[in-house]
Amino acid sequence: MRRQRDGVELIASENYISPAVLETMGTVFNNKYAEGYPGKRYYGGQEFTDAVETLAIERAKKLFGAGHANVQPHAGAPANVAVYFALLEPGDTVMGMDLSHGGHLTHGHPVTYMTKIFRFVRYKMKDVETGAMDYDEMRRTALEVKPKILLAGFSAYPRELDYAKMKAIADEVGAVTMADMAHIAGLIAGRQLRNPFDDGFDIITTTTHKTLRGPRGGMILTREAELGKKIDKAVFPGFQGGPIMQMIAAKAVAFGEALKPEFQTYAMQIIRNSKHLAAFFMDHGVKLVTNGTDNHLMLIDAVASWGIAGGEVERTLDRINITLNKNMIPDDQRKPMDPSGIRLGTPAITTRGMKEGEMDILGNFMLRAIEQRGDDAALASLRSDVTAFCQQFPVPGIDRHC
Ligand code: DSN
Repeated sequence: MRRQRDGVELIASENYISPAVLETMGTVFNNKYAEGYPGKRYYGGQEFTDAVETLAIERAKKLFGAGHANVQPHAGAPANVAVYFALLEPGDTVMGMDLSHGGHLTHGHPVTYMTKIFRFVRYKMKDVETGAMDYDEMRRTALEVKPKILLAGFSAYPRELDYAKMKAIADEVGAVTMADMAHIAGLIAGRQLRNPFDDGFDIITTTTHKTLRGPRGGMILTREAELGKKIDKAVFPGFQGGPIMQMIAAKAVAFGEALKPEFQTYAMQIIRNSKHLAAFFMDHGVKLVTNGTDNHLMLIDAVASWGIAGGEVERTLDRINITLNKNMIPDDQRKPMDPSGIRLGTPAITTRGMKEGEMDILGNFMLRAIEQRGDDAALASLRSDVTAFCQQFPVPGIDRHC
């Protein structure tokens, strides 16, 4: 608790949940087995589990305009795997974004077991200076490899994808469209980024604990209710066992919070803060991949900016209580555990109430630390300043008054 309160959390996929969500995660729903779905369970005694799961489902559908919601995936990776199992036969092809261009391990990275079962073809940005995608090239590849799933989504891409163009390509080759919006779910729920369902996407997968600010977990949504039946079968009994009911209850609470108008204000401020911090860095000569951001995160080329690897920046900032992660940059020549970049984002600090003015202060702390990284006394002094700065911004669930 002290670490979270006295430090600045800039990991783009992390957040602080509300006291209500936190409290719900620790309830006696933990004690109940509930294999199956509301009204169709294998064990008795489900009057309350049915009520909370139905509430979570209905709120999720409303939040994202979905025809069907499965709230049982334990996390984002199993949500993606369940979709593959629901729609593919062994050997079928999925097209997804390359990891070093912002995609995700579960979108077909060779280290994952899914690549032993299915064939993954990866696409990349056309222009890393702007983040523009090459949709003509994507179409040519799709016509050639005939994917069963065309997958949009990312964990380190600072721009928006053109879902309508991807849907048109998928329709031409008869592919199902799937968006993994784990990172941006809260920005879509908060009406700040485009909802892939509005462009006709078939499936959305997401985690619930990033910008959506809920408990650690996953979810699968479909636009048409009919497709949801296949998804449900794949999640249970196809892949998972008993649902984690206290987390599903906490998802219901978080979705209720995200349906409130103030969540839209929160989502708007995340992006304002992100754009402001990105502009601050660029004004100070820092090299951002795609030269800016449209969402909650930015990717910095540390080698180009400061002549040091991402890991050294991560370790330096850890010493002044600022946390972010080293990250690959597009077509990185370095290794994943020692990449050239860093990734940072504004969801958690925005939850603490920080705004554009605080972004300048944070940016200055970071640049000073990197510049003075060999000076222990300077870093110790900066660490005290960062702690004093942070303590002005209460953390939900830790500080009593929020
Ligand atoms: N670990 C998550 C992230 O930070 O993006 C997704 O895998």
